[in-house]
Amino acid sequence: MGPIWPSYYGNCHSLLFMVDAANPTQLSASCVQLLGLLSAEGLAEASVLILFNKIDLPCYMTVEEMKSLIRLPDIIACAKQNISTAEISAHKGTGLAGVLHWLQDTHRTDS
Ligand SMILES: Nc1nc2c(ncn2[C@@H]2O[C@H](COP(=O)(O)OP(=O)(O)O)[C@@H](O)[C@H]2O)c(=O)[nH]1
Ligand SMILES: [Mg+2]
Repeated sequence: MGPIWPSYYGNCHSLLFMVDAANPTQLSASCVQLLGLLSAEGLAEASVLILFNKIDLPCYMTVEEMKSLIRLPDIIACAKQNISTAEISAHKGTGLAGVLHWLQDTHRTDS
């Protein structure tokens, strides 16, 4: 889907980027996609929430290890955007209330 994302950048105020936390083999590809989004001119003003999904599943790597592996603290420090992260399970509903709060807060400061 990555190649068609730019057609959605116009008027995009918030960006939710989901990482599959149960499958670290996809992590480097996710990181490349994320860096592409963060450097896109059309998304310079967007607020970004990076979701680590599927935390209900067992994994040989912790979310902290995954963040460290892609140097997420450095990415956040260098990005133009305001970036938050959350750990969720879309399956169990874990963390979803926090995502809704983030959306509310983001749109409150927008208007
Ligand atoms: N256990 C679990 N399964 C999930 C979660 N979110 C999505 N899924 C399941 O993951 C499957 C979709 O695969 P996914 O890797 O998310 O999508 P894709 O990579 O775009 O194919 C579906 O069967 C969903 O029900 C979650 O938080 N926990
Ligand atoms: Mg998948």
